[in-house]
Amino acid sequence: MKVKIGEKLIVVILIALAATSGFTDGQKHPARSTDPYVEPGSPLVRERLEWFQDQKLCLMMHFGLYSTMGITESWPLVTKDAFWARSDMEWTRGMDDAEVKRQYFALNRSFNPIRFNATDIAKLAKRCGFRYITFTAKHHDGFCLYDTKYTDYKTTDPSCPYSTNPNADITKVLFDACRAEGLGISCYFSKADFHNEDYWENRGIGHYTDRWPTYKNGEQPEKWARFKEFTKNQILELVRDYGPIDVLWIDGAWLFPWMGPFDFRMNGIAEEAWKIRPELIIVDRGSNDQYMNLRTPEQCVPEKPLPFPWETCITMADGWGYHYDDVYKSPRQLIHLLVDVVAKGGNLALNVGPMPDGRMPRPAVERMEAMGAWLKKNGEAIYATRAIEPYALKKWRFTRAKGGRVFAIRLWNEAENPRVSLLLNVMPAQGEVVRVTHLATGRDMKFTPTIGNYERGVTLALPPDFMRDAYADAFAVQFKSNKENKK
Ligand code: FHN
Repeated sequence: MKVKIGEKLIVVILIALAATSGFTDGQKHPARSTDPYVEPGSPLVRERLEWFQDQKLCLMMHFGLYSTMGITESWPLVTKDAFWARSDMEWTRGMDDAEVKRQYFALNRSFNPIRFNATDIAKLAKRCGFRYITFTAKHHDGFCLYDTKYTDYKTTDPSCPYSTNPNADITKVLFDACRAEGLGISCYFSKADFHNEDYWENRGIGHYTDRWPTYKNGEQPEKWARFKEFTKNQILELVRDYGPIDVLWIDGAWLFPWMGPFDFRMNGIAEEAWKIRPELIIVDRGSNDQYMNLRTPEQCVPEKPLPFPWETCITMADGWGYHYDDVYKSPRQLIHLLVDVVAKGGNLALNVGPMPDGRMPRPAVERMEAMGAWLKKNGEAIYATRAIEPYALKKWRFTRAKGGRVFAIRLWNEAENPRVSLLLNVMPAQGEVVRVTHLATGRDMKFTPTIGNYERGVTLALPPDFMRDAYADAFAVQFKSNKENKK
């Protein structure tokens, strides 16, 4: 049925509102806020956070039942969010809410991504400059992409056609393949589980479901206790049996008293996990305590550097899971996004939804390759750097290597094509420039100090054969005050 333009526009606006806030009544999502950051107590975790902040670029993947139909992940199960979450489920228009849920939950019987190849994905990520991956072992819909002992709702159960495939324990084969390529492992796990009947009675069928349990807090203490035990067991089996895991990325950030009626902390679970892997970085999204070892804003970049470790997760296309009509950000947008995030001291978890057959979408591969080609020439200005003031001047972003070497990255828009000279904006506080080296060619640039009415810095004299990069060019800039900047 053709959706009328007016209807589509309303849905788009509603989706935008829901997606940006993600929470009603202006509830503050601590993952996005700058609430006080609690330093991890363990020196091992603090040291591991240094390693984490060096990595800069993560391939995040949302893969699950929703991928089979190219629909929104898990949220179509929430009656209250149906207005936006079911917008690409046209066949359910007018369908009884209970039937929609039955059909979504039954997708496990058709999940069969036989072209999924963990080694191909790991090699692609490595080749394209990604340093770690984040993978959805279980999303809110409760379907486990790993061989959990605590539910049959999983890829390795005979109820799922993929269970006969040698790669059925997707999380295991992917983590192993990525480790073999030297990539870090971040394990996404949702605390909320809409399929678990101790969270949603009767799996929400016959209930007007919201993101919280179908019962009121305190009404079903045994159910809530049983659910927390189930969740603890699943988290610990991932840390124990799917390790070594570098980051435990716990989603379901609304199970805190400042977000709603339920309170599910990682107290006790984290301590058990740290007994298994003392250096494990734990991200209990939504908390602002010692179990939120790094802040995880989402679909946004903080305006300025944050004074603690952070990683923003942003979709390469429209949604977290694969959609058949996805529109992807351009290579330029993605490289500028990475540079902006890194100049503010953060990591970018760039999300791609694998296709129903398990392969990575061609448009995503092309963009990843473009990022990899750029990082091959300019990665020294990205990896293992930290933020520096100023982190941005006009179209320049600045980063600093831990040894002190300073980098200036010029973001190009499509129309720009300087042939003779290029102004490198510099502030007096940065000191006198004594050397500028173009990373891609290794050539030192001739320059003259420039103080104009509106701009100041040094004007680089571009050699006749200078060809700007398609997206951005990085330069090492040695300031008089910065002794460390020598090659
Ligand atoms: O509700 C989820 C959403 O589906 C997606 O997984 C994002 C990715 O970080 N996390 C939650 C929204 O904050």
